[in-house]
Amino acid sequence: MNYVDPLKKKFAEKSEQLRTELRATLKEKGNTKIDEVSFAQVVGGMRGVKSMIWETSQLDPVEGIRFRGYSIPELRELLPKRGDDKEPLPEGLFWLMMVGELPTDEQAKWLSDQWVQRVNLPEHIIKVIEALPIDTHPMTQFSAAIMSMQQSSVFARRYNEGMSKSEYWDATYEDSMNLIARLPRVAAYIYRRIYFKGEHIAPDFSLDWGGNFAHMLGIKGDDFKSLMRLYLTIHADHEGGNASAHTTHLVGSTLSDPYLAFSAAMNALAGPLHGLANQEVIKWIYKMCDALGTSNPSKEQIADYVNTTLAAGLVIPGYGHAVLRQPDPRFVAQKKFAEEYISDSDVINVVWRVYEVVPDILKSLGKVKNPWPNVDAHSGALLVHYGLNQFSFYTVLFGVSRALGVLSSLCWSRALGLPLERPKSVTTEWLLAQVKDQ
Ligand code: CMX
Repeated sequence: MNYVDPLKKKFAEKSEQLRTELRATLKEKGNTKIDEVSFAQVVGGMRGVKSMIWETSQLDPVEGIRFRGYSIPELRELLPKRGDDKEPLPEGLFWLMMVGELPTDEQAKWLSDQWVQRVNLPEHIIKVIEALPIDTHPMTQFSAAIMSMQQSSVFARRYNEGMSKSEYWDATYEDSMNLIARLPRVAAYIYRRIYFKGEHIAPDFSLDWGGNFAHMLGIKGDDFKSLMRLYLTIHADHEGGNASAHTTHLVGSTLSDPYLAFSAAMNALAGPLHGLANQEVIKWIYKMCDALGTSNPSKEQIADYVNTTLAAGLVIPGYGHAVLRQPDPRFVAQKKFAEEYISDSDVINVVWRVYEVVPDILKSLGKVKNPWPNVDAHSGALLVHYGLNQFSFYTVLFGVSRALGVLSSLCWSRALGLPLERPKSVTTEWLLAQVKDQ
């Protein structure tokens, strides 16, 4: 097939190679054991069970995330940037995740332009958003808006027309590109609708994807644009087992189109143990400051408040992780950003002081496997610093970024011909019987 689209052309070549290798190995060595599953893993949310393919990133418990082999500090260095900006363009990360090669500046610029060309929002999406009560959580508005775009799905239309299996990835790619192009506009629309009486800001198509998003939100200044580029890069992917990624994969495996799969993923991201933790962290910090009557609490005061939170049977939001066993490199990248760009901020100082206090307390509980901060522990304080202080919107920002990883992975799942996902469940009675005499 002769593709004009350079990303699609490269993807077609790479995925064909891998698909051929995977198919041949499956035929020859399909029964080879890869892993074993313990009783604890079955009860405990399948932690560590190796059971799905995810090309775009890999998570090491100690080292943290690598996107196609590159760590976050490496990507901050190596991905294309806009002009003199020090932060990477998320466009570059998407290219990297899709084809496993760092893009040139021209290739990243090509993606920025592509997403401008694909940004057109169907009229009815606005009506769908406007029909929801204004106090509907922004994530619900976001998910509903994404669902409503399903009507324009290329995959769904071509499937109905009898598309061959070999074309599934192509239609998935078209939907993914259109959806990614539109998400910042949808998200900014929801933001301005809820918090600024519907005073919307027209896009500036001379800007890149993240810069234009920052512009449409209405937060001024180049530093905020830089933050958005970094934010949208580091939140994009965290291998396949996390709830939003896995949801995309699971729903997509039924051949639901990317709109349906991604909307479902956003419903998973909206849970407080996952993406909603970014709003919970900042709410918790302000609640603590209110309770203590200071915006500058001491370590001792923070320790007391942490103990009160735990005693109430609550978790400390922004701490812990299902896989990580060290401070999250995404937390570290945001801390570095704050150190480089922001001279003094009360709320950021509190986040850093919480970081000095919480790990020891969580360790002392003896049950928390990872006492360190995750990505959500820092993001809110940076956003507050730049004036984005509508906490309930934070998970939408996470969602816009997450589209890059999970949709590029969905393209891979379709290209590799991965089947309907259908693991085996067991009853508790059966499970208990397996270990009874051991
Ligand atoms: N505060 C208090 N207790 C915590 C804790 C925290 N931050 N993190 C874990 N624990 C507790 C668990 O609730 C569990 O307690 P029980 O045995 O009484 O149920 C125990 O420690 C063991 O949990 P774990 O194996 O260490 O952690 P899990 O893999 O089960 O859960 C996570 C991981 C992220 C859900 C958990 O650490 C948590 O609830 N953290 C706070 C919420 C949060 O920050 N989520 C965001 C994660 C990143 C993201 O997806 O965006």
